[in-house]
Amino acid sequence: MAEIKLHILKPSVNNLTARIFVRAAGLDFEEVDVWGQTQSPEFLKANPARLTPMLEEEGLPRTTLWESCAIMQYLCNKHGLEQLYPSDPAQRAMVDSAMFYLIGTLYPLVARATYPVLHFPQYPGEVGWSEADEASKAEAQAAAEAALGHPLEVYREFFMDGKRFIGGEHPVIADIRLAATLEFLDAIDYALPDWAREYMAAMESELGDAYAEPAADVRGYIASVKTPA
Ligand SMILES: N[C@@H](CCC(=O)N[C@@H](CS)C(=O)NCC(=O)O)C(=O)O
Repeated sequence: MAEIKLHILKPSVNNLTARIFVRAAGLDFEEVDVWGQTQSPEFLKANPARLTPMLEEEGLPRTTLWESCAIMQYLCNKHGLEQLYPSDPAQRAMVDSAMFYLIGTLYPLVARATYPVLHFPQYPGEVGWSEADEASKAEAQAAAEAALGHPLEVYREFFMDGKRFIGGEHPVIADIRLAATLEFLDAIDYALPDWAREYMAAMESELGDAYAEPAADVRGYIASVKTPA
């Protein structure tokens, strides 16, 4: 039995992040596809947040851990994965900042812009979740899409700062989180700037199958929702 069990949903980029990571890090893992099971009593007992990816590992105080970035941070700390998560406090702070900025700022925009096309439920309080008419929902979706340009530019200008990756010559976990997230933008044929296209290609070339194999699940899902029935 593998040391690490990762409970996943294949079409999700939050899950894609952790799936790329365990492969890129060369960890001993197994994946459990929990599609349709996240509301089950067993899953809720293990994970009251009902969220994937979920790591299951004996060493954890409650055996389970969710939040893609926390999973990557924990496994890097545990296995001393210096290249993916540098221990120098200043270097690490930049990686953490890039990930928090993604979860708190970029991802909500990506979700509002893409979830309607992906047929994913939106969050309570969002226009897309409400009883608002279709025109208002489309307006909210368009506003989110229009707002994506600014945080993207922040990644280019501040976090990359002329480097190939946020991590410099090699990707760090913030790069895995960013590249996985940008995969969803294909659902809306978002016109990614050239630098971002080159960045995505560099990530895939650097990580090889560790990236391409799980990304194929997300890409396949996007292709399926874009294909007219
Ligand atoms: N911030 C979290 C987001 C996790 C999340 O929203 N997971 C969704 C899939 S994208 C989920 O598991 N939802 C439960 C379900 O769809 O049943 C992370 O990065 O892990």
